[in-house]
Amino acid sequence: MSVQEYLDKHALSRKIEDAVNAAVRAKTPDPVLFISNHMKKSVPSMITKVKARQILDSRGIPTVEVDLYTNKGMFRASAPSGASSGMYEAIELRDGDKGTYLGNGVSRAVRNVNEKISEALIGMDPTLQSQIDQAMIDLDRTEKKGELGANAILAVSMAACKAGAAEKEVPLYKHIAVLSGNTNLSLPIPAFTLLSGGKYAGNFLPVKQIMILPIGARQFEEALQMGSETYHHLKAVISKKYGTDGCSVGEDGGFAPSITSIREGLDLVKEAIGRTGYSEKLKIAIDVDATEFCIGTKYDLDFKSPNNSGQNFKSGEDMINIYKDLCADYPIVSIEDPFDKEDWEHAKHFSNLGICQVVGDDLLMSNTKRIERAVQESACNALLLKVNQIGTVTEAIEIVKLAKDAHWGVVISQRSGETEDAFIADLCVGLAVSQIKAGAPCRGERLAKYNQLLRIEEDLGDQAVYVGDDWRLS
Ligand code: 2PG
Ligand code: MG
Repeated sequence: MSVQEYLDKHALSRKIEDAVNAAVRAKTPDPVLFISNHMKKSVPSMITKVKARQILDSRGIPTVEVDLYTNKGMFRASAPSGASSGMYEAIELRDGDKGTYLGNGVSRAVRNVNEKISEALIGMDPTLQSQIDQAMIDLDRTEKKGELGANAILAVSMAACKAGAAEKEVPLYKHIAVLSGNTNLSLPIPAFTLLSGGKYAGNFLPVKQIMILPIGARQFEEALQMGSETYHHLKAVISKKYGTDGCSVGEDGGFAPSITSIREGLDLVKEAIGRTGYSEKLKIAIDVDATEFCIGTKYDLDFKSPNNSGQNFKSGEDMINIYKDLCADYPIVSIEDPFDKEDWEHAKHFSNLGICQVVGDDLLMSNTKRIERAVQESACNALLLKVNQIGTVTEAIEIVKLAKDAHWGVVISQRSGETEDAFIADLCVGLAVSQIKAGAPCRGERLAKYNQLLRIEEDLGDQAVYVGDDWRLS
């Protein structure tokens, strides 16, 4: 098409005249800027290019990054990746070629974006998130996104969401709120990892994370301050007891001293909390990640110990009693994956005791069918949502709704392999999800999320609501 034909087709002469008239009417001090902004609004809203590349995540393992272009600019997103992966979650496509990145390369997923997804999405309106996500699901044609890779699909989905927000000229969290039909924005309570164990660290602590929840803070900013101060007090406590080498950290930034039991870890955290003076304002949460040490129907709390006799296995009932005692002795308000992912019976029994929030991570795997079953059987009362286990923004919005309809709590979670992408921070606020788990208040890829929440709180100003005491309601 010639330039003249293009001008005629898009009625550009009239649009330019309108822009000039609008500038005159507005008595603008800078007509050129005014006219160019006015003209930008008449540019058609569409995806013009989608380009993926392989980058490394916080563990040094490849992941997919996507640059999605529209007439408004370039929008970037990257897929996180976790250690636990199960048969019910969306499939992360890896090359499997042992000679390159030990089989962890994602060049196939990258190619799928550059050759297949990009072709399907070019020309689409970036504000139409569900249509974009559906186009990728249709292109993939498998139940678990195994053809194109959930890592490829998710990175594009998040980049498109950012582009949609830019198109509407609103912050990402507001765009997500509109997409989900949510009108109450809120700042989540952060679950800060203080101690790392389980498969996150080389110590003998059986559970994966011991976290603190600053429920008594008045704003998110204060919550972050409480988390940071407690983290640094804990560093001093550990350093005194175990030496400075006890202050090395696990995958998500929690300290990993050579402790052997949950109580030893909880005592350290309790001492650190005592030093802050915040005591009542800070509660404790644990991710037990019990699937990791379930052997048959028993649980081996000594599974990491070199002196493990193999005789000290606990039954599901024993574990329930252990949790009861821990909740009585420490300010524990939330326990994630207290049992193996297939141990529905004990999960049900424990959850029905109503002692604390019971979060389903491996139990649910962010899988709709498993969430529906858990709601029906009351096997837990909170969802841990990992966006890459489901694979698109639209489906993430849907399962959060499912959990909220069941009056569950919702925790939007990091993965152990993270990037500097802060998408989940905006997702939490936009969906008014009341809990975020993004690791320690330390290390760049974790702070990317917490720092973004600071910015959102500032942006919301007087309208900002920190969930505080209402942290269990989503
Ligand atoms: C978890 C997650 C996040 P991963 O178990 O809650 O911390 O771990 O990403 O390693 O599966
Ligand atoms: Mg977990």
